[in-house]
Amino acid sequence: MADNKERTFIMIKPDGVQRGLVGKIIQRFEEKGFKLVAMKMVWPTEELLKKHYADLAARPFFPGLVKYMSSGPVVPMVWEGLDSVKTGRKMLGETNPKDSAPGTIRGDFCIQVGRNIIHGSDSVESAKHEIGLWFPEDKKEGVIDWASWAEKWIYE
Ligand code: IDP
Ligand code: MG
Repeated sequence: MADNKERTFIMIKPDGVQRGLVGKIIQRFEEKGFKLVAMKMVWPTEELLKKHYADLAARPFFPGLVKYMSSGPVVPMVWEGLDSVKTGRKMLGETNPKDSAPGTIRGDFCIQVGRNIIHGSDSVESAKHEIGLWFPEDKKEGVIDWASWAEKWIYE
């Protein structure tokens, strides 16, 4: 059965926020047709970032990655829709912007792997984990259930 409620965790990194790309990035996901179900702007702690990137802790670039990610506010979001995890990754492009095709977010807006402006979950399982990390508040407040409101009045 098609899972139209699949959720992915997307986060605009500090350089994306600083460069004024928040609106353009949100626009791509909205125009694609995914539903925004959670969003906020936060200056993340190193503690949270170390948890978020725990699987990369042994990599040589890890200290620099945590420093970069904690250098300013980020915009974490949850987007919902069919195949949102896989499609979200396609929309982002490759990890290294130099390998990212034009038309992708990283392919269009950045150059260096260490400043690649956006994060996207790589599996449904990691999306669930990341959504729990960044939106720990109770689901009722943190993540919106569209069926409970928008579809009732926009499409009535
Ligand atoms: P992803 O963001 O495409 O999922 P990951 O391999 O999970 O890529 O790496 C997480 C983040 O770590 C990347 O988005 C990038 O910011 C950073 N990163 C990955 N590889 C390198 C590297 O070789 N040098 C510097 N930073 C890196
Ligand atoms: Mg990753």
